[in-house]
Amino acid sequence: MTEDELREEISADPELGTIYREASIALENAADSSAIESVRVDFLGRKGSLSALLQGIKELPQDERRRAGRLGNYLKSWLERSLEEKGNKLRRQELESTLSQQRLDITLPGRSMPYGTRHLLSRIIEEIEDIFIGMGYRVVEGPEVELDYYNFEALNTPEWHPSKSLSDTFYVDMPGGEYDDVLLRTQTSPVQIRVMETTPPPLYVISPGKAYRHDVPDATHSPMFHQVEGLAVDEDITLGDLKGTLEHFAKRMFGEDRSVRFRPHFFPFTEPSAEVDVSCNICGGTGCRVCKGTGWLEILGAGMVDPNVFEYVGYDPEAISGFAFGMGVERIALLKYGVPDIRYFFDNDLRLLGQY
Ligand code: 2NL
Repeated sequence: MTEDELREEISADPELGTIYREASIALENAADSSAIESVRVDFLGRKGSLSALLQGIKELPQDERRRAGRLGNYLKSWLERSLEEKGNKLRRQELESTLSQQRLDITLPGRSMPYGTRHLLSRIIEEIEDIFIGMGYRVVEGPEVELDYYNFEALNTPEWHPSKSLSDTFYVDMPGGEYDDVLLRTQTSPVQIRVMETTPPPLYVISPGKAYRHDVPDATHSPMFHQVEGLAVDEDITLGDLKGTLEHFAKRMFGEDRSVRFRPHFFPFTEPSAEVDVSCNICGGTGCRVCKGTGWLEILGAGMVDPNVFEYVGYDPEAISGFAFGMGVERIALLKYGVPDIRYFFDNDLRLLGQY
């Protein structure tokens, strides 16, 4: 039988025909999606008229049952299809009218706030601090505007030393012009001189912070930069302690697989002095552009504290000894992360800073 023939038979049947006509009118009149739902309940619900009729088919004599089953089931599937189609149409219309009437669409995702990150240099400083805190050191801080005495004199730097010249150090003009010995610290060691002045040994400190030098900015120089200095003073501190400490630091910072070497050097405040290198991981020690073909990267300077420095702060150089070291934070960051130019750290371009 075709669908048209089925529908004709249903219309002609007194019971099915009534339900068919009632359902058609109810569907026609349903104006919103909840009306569609009531039509479904009225006809197809547990107590719906069509459900009741289909239940009754079981009771019919066998020769009528086949025909009634076929027509009843067709009517049921026709009604289900019609409810689905009209329901979809009405729900779409309702959503469209809600969206056009209500300005606030709470289903839209919220606007995301851009996350900030800590500055790479701050994170490197914290990493350095953590390594030394793990070896029993404490962190000390002090003024960026210093006196010549703490920045140079107490560090055994002679009056004639080139680092004291106007072309190397920023001097601060004081009102009235009475003082000519106020400057921006060129390293953070004056903090450690101040700590030694007020604290008896033993002493294990590191001093992170800003330092200033009268340099023209380029890929490796900035007039303001960051330093971490360290100082250990105790009975019987040896060069072996210095080497072990800095080797541990270098491996924690750059990787356990890296080698460390000490090269003789000179600083006014330490004797003997050394510069410390780690093996280049860019070329694996065979020589490249960054290590300039040497296979080694310089990371810091260090040495045994000069007895003259201990005299300045009132420590007895016969009773104690110590080592000290200093490193440039930007330099560590350039090497560790392969940043090609120190100026990127201060340009505040979030496309760069956001990567770390
Ligand atoms: C470098 C070298 C160094 C120190 C800093 C220091 C501090 C005191 C006494 C003795 Cl209180 N020395 N500091 C020692 C050796 C090297 O820094 O190349 N810094 C970037």
